Amino acid sequence: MTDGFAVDLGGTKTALARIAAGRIEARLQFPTDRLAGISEQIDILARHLGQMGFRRDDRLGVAVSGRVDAAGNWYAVNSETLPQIGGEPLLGILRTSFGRNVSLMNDAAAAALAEATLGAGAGAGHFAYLTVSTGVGGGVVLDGRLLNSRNGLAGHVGFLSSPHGDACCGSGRTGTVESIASGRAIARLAGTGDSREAFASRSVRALAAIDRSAMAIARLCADLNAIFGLDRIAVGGSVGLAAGYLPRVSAHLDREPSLFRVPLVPATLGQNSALLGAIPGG
Ligand code: BMX
Repeated sequence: MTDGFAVDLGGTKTALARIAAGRIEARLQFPTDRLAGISEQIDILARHLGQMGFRRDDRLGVAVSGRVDAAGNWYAVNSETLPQIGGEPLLGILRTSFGRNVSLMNDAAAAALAEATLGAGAGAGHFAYLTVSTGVGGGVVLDGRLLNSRNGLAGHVGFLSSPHGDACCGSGRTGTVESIASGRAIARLAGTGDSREAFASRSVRALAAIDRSAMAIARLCADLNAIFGLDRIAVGGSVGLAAGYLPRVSAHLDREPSLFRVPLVPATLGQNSALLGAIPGG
């Protein structure tokens, strides 16, 4: 794992790390200011990175929620998650601010790479990582190569259609997996402030919301297997790693025909997956 600094800018929280000898030697986390524009986001990162000892031209891997195209432009696919982000040239701005040694990629794709090489996906030829968190993100690693695309949309499995609902999605689609299974969707259906409260409340309504999420993710796993012929799927994210969630997904997946079932495991790098995968060549 390459030494340097990493940023994981998610829809709910932002984490920064100083990485040495492949290990996180310093880490900090704070709530993402989802209404901040890009220059404010950069200022926030600069302040915290400086406090961690970052110096211009140090290696810096940045993983962000959202779509990053081949030119390094940053878009929110779900505009509700990051309403101020719409195609800004983030990679160029980061390099102007922090030096040439900066790389930029989607957060779930970074997590998929880390889990495939260092974590739950090690040894799996055809591997997929799912994060169930503010949104539902994903990354597919086939025989060690991350599936990518010039438009940056590859891997955005949260925007596949699901039969478990027809709610509007911030992507402009309806009935997406994200609109049914994400932390925000669970909170909305459970009537709680966030998904953490839904897991804590144990009300009938909250349990139904969590179970519907697990059902939609189980169906997504079977669908992805039909496309990629998967050997293993790792699930991460605040919802994905919540106590009791993955067993619910597995129980629903067991109702699929055996051909479409996939071994499901928790992301072993936990909330650090994207940080550890953000620096290329790691
Ligand atoms: C959304 C999308 C993905 C992201 C996923 C998980 C936006 C802003 N984000 O599907 O790019 O990987 O959420 O993101 O459209 P998180 O914010 O839950 O980490």
